Amino acid sequence: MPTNVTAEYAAAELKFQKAKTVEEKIAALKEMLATVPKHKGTENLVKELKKRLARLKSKAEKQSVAKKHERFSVSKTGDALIVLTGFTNTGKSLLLSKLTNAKPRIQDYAFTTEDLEIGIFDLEGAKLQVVELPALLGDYSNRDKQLLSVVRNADLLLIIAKTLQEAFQLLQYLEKNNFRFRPKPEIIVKKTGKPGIVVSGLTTGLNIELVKTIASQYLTSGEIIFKQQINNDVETLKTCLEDALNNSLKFSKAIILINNFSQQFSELKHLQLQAIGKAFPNIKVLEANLKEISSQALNELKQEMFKLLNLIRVKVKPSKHSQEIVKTLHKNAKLQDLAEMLGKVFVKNFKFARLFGTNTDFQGKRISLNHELLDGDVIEFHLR
Ligand SMILES: Nc1nc2c(ncn2[C@@H]2O[C@H](COP(=O)(O)OP(=O)(O)OP(=O)(O)O)[C@@H](O)[C@H]2O)c(=O)[nH]1
Ligand SMILES: [Mg+2]
Repeated sequence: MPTNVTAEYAAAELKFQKAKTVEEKIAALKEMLATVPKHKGTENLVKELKKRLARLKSKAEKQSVAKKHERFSVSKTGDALIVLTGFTNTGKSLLLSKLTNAKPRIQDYAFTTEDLEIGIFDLEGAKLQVVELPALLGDYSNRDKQLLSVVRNADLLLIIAKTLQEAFQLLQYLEKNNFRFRPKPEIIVKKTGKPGIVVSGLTTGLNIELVKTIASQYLTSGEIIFKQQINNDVETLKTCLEDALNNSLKFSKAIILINNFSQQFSELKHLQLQAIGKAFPNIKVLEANLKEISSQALNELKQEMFKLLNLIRVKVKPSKHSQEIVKTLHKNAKLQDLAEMLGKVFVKNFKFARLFGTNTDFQGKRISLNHELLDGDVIEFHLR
């Protein structure tokens, strides 16, 4: 401490030394600046304090930006993440409370949900996490961008709208924000290390020059391999190539649920359904009155979501006399994947496994690690 300062300054400096957060440090520094005697002998000290304050303020600013981004981040738990999204007052919180253990606020005013609301439900052993996002504004704002970055992490979107028209509007907004609701085409790009674009694979009937011209919007060199036959009409080709080559696109699966409580879903229904079906053929559109939804309809919705997630549930007996546990895996998973999930020893000491359940011609059939698992399988491991 310089000898020519006041007791107030000394006290402020002590506060600064004890401060733990950036905010506390900033407050203490401001106090130091206010109490430091202003004369020639302290000029350098004042300069130094101002510099420190500026540095801390910029640090605080960065932290708050990071926090804002963090505000809407989800830590995934469970076997899959379903994101519940839509415009305001559509019944998202109501549905979340019916689907899961979450207890969000449900109110008739707009933007009741200000933060993420997180719930989880169990479907015959699979644990599915459902997150309700604060409502989208549909205005390309930063807030929407942050929300949409959570939507990008979802394994499945559950979009709630009050009318088909609103659903259509939301889907178009999501498309403008780089979401696509169709499978990504099987066209891959390999680096060649040489200039120029090469086209190979299933190219029968394709106008290769056109492919190269379209592709040159996205890359300057590389080999484009068509693993799938693509129709040669210009629009289809353009869309497929954009889907394959534009890395900022996100391919999502979605269910639209029209919450028909406002009864606005009437004469235009047929035409609108056709329009959505044409523009978004891969999206399933369901209708419900959420306040009165039956447990059977809720269960059907859960089953539908599970189906779209491409998951399977397998009951496992780690050994002949142990209790069954349920494991959730991706469709087409092999017994090897299950063994790895259970622990190294299940792969290293694997002797054989027995298959029970409805997917086998006889109960207790021996299977190897190469066996492809199906939903509902019951597996009993036998280790060395
Ligand atoms: N009668 C009726 N009211 C409903 C239905 N679904 C939602 N509501 C009401 O609509 C209002 C909004 O419901 P919420 O579940 O809070 O809607 P939200 O989409 O979560 O809205 P925000 O979080 O505010 O954006 C509440 O007053 C609900 O009780 C329904 O199917 N029938
Ligand atoms: Mg809500």
